[in-house]
Amino acid sequence: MTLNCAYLGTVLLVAALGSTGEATLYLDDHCGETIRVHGDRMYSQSTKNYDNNMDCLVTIQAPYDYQIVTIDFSWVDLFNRGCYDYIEICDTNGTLLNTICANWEPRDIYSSGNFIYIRMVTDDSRVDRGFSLVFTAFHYDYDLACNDTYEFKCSGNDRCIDDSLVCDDKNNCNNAYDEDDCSDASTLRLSVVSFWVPLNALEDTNVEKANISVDHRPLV
Ligand SMILES: [Ca+2]
Ligand SMILES: [Ca+2]
Repeated sequence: MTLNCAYLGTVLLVAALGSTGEATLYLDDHCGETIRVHGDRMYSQSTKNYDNNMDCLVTIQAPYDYQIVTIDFSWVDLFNRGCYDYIEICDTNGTLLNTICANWEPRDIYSSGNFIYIRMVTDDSRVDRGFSLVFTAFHYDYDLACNDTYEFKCSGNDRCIDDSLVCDDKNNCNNAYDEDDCSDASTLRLSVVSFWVPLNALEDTNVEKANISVDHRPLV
């Protein structure tokens, strides 16, 4: 059994840096690419079942090099025959963290650095639903204090996650603290909102333009 994801040495040469901005993220839309976002949910594919003869590697990069990446599988459905269809999770340094086959018990997976790799391989027959997971870039408050201007501190485990991950219907704190009280009237949940006032509307003022940002952190 190999302990190293040796293929990374060649695949990384063709990897491209980017962020998706997509409503729904599918692994097989990004084979060979690097996805650099604070966190998101990812499905293996948009169709009901994954394809035969897949070999798809996607790199997840945390936006900052002091962050690590965690992967939390919601469900995994791979065709239950040996390990002919499988998912490999590789660490920043190329070490194999997990090989996931049918009947794998989901558990949290953590990178040691700011990259983690997800590779899905399937054989030439029999398919199933694939997977759904949530990945999150974060750092611990006790290593580097959470930045109050753009980060949210998860209660109970000292994770610092990006503000954009609060109340987005994905559990990024691992204990769902970022999704608590999101329907509460006392919680202000806005994305960063900007108000731009046309210059011709400001001729009688000393203000050239107004750009007002609203912090969307929950009110406590
Ligand atoms: Ca198969
Ligand atoms: Ca969230």
